[in-house]
Amino acid sequence: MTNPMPHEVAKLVPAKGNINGNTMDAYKKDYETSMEKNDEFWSAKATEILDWMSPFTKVCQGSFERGDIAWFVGGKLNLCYNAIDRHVLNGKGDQVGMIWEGDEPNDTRQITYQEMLNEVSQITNALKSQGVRKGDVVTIYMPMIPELAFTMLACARMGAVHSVVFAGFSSEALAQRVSAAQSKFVVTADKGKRGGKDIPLKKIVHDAINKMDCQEIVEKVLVWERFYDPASTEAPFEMDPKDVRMNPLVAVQRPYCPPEVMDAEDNLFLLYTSGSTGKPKGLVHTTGGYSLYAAYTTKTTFDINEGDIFACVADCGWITGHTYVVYGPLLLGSTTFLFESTPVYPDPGRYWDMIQRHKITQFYTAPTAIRLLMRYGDEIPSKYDVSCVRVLGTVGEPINPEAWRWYYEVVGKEKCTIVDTYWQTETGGHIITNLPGVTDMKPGSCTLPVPGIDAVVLSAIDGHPLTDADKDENGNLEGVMAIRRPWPGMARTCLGDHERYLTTYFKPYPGYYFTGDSVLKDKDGYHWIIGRVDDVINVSGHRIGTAEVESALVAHPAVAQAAVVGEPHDIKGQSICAFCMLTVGYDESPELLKELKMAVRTGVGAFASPDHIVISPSLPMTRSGKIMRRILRKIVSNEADSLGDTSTLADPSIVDTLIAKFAELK
Ligand code: 6R9
Repeated sequence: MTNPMPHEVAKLVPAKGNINGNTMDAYKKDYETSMEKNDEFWSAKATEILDWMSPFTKVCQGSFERGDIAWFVGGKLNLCYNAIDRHVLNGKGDQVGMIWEGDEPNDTRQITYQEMLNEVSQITNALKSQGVRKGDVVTIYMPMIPELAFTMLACARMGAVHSVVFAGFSSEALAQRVSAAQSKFVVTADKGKRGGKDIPLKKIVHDAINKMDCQEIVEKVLVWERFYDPASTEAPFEMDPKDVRMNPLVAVQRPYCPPEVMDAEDNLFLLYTSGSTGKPKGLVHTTGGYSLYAAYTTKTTFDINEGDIFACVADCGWITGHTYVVYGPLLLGSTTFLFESTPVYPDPGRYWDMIQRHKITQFYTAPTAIRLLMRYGDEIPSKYDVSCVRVLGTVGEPINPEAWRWYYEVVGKEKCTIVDTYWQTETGGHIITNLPGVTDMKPGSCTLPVPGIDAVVLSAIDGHPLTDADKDENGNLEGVMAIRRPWPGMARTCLGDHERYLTTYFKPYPGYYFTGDSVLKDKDGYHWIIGRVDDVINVSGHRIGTAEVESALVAHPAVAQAAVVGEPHDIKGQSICAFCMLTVGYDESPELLKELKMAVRTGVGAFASPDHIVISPSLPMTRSGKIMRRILRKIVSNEADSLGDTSTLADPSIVDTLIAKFAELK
């Protein structure tokens, strides 16, 4: 007898309360309307949620085949106006729009909507004074300080296209992105602070603009000072010829700047994301559709209401930071939270301490952070009063049921809704998630599609949409996750490479947007994301999702993080190799390895038992916390000499350790 999969044993956890009258019936009705009268549905939302300078004449046009989708055609609006000005005009000028907490817990700032309007206007005027024009790409490489969000908003205000590059990327990776976008302007800070350490951002920018063709492309580097002293006449960093000090320049600007009239389909921002192969893709989001989708999903998924304090602790360098730190909450006139530090600095109680001190009502993080904090034990969250929180969110990867349970029971004391939000850089906002007070939860399932999202499971073999006839004996469908019709938040192109956009997302399954994820849809219609299609392992004809094996491994107390890849195998096709990082207090031993194999045998099945287990001090993670299985796959395939780009790794040196450890096993 093998142990069942998470979806086979998952028990429904009833939706928490009936918050603000949200009900399953209302959701179902909304979803039906969105499918039957798609244009009317989105048109009504767009009019209700956004202020338009001129109305749109057509809701949606274009096709997936041509990739020429356009939303709210002819409509004019400004995102920054919608995120700031209108709240001030509506008498909310004195409301705190942003709470910032720096690396040190006592380093905080509260900024009202009025102050934001003035500061963002000044920054816009400063950008203009330096030659930035509507349509220019402005690369932003900054620490998580309010000026980062304000610079994004200033770009939106004047119609410049921001390209935020996560400040953990190397100079090489930054140069690649500046060059690909032909970005004439780079905005940075002299330094960042994380976990008590300085991060020399300006120096990294300096190195980057001396790489590739960046010297020819970049005209100005605009430098914020992390600790600005208005009395200082000299920059606290070494000035290069292209550098401009931002703080003194901004201080002398007029604190009002009229918002630019933008077309709904004008580019709003681009964001580079890694594909399964090749160089990063610059995905382009446009003004009207993205704004609507950001505001709409923030409101419904997190049940945001007057007086709420919404904290998403993602970095603005990723889509989660764009949509759920900056744009979504501000469009709703809520109070957003910007966090510069890490979950374990100065100690692993940081998140819960912040929730208690700032009275945070919605908190949003990633499974990797939850698993990390779990290692430190239940006592830590129990020390804080987090009863102000109603919704706890997770994003970025499938959450294993153990981490879900810990988040639900130990952090949320079974009183909060856990929203498991499935989406991608490409989708602009959530596409599949449960809703507070509406959807019964199942630990590990992102549940049901957001209204307006025509989610379809396609056969991985021939691409046909799976129907009841394809269900297995337990009522499950398994295939690839796709979407059948456009939605406002979808990315419109890859900058300078529309063909790549078509090839990646629309050619694999004609008529559908292809997510690249495999999924299981259970008898209740609940979605379980298994993982990227390229992460599925086939052992003796059994398709095994890495997430299932990893979930079994991390269920063992000794394992803090696990990553599983397929290893070429003469007889089985592929066998499984598991890389495990141990919990503090555990050491590698033959007994432990046996136990871990047993954990997989019992958790998933004997067929999924790893042939090899590599115990390692850490795993190759991107700085956003995603395990780079591509690298592990190369290591186990003895292709370590062709690892490809490792510049996005948090700690590139781990690769050599893993190669050596894997070689020992053979
Ligand atoms: C928002 C974000 C997208 C990929 C996506 C999927 C994985 C994200 C998930 C999830 C399971 C969830 N993913 N959320 N898998 N459950 N709730 O992370 O965007 O960085 O573009 O990554 O992340 O594999 O395809 P992005």
